[in-house]
Amino acid sequence: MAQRILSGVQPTGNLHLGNYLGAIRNWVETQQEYDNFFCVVDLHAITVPHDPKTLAQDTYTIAALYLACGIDLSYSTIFVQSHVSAHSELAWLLNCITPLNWLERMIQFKEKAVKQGDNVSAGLLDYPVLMASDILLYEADKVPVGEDQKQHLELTRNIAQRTNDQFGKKDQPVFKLPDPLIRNEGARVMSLLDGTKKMSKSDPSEMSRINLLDSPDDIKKKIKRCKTDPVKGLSFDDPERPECDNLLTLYMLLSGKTKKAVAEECQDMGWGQFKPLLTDAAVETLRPIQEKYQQLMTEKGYLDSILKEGQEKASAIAQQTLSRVKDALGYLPRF
Ligand code: AQP
Repeated sequence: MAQRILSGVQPTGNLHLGNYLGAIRNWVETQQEYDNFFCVVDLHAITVPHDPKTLAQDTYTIAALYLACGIDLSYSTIFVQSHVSAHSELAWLLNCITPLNWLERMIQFKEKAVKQGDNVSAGLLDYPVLMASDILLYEADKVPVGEDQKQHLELTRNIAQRTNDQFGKKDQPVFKLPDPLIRNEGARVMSLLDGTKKMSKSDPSEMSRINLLDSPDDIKKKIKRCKTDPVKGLSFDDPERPECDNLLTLYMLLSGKTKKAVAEECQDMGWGQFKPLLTDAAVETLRPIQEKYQQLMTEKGYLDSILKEGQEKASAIAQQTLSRVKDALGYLPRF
């Protein structure tokens, strides 16, 4: 039987090239080898302040983008996290098993908490426990994510192991331990304004990222104004030139060329010559995705039917795992 994959994206703001190259594109490339579950993680989306007027629409957007990027329903199931109540329920059970200090150590919590000051929610601290629930409910073998989620994956394994140690039987663990699937290239796409900071939806500057739905004009403008350096000749892997490495990597991934081919092509180039090449590669990669997306967004009935089917398939698996966990924890079975 094929190994199972689970991953997700939050319906918060517009997806950018980091989300695409670090996650979704990799899902598409390997989907034929696995039994895939991709969710729109709308419960995670409210761990930071959110707008109730846009949440449902943003959920459609992510589901449509999954399909537009090439997720194929013959290999993959797409569903909405909040439509499968087992996610919230397992998160509660795991909350009571997870030591608080494991969560306080999480880098994402520390970084996002600083931005919110006194308003930081308990949900933000709890984000990785909910993520562990997402993964463990489906007994995922592999979790394809960007580098920024590596620490949360390690935590998921620790929570699973602790549950197994406390409540599993020797030959009957409660949970299967998942492995991260993190690609070398594209795992950490950096900001266009600072090559040492990851490209991120929550960066206040729109100029820091290329969104999947940006117009060709916007893409051109953003690349024209992105941070570079005064050195002539472009090269990968120079720690003194993080922006150069990031932009060459983007060009490599978007053009489909090899690293060697890009290194040779760009070794004598200046930025003025390189930027139009990168712009064209980005525009041409995103054009078919945008066209498919626009068409799908006019077909809400079709999207609803996909999400309903996904909900049913995901719920059946999730409920089974949840029952097994509750049984291991000693709960009186439901009537
Ligand atoms: N810059 C990135 N490079 C590579 N992969 C990335 N991912 C996110 N940013 C990069 C990967 O995208 C997937 C979905 O992530 P998410 O929906 O949880 O979004 P996020 O991590 O909240 O996205 P941002 O832009 O990073 O948002 P903020 O600003 O809120 O932190 C994940 O697999 C993630 O690894």
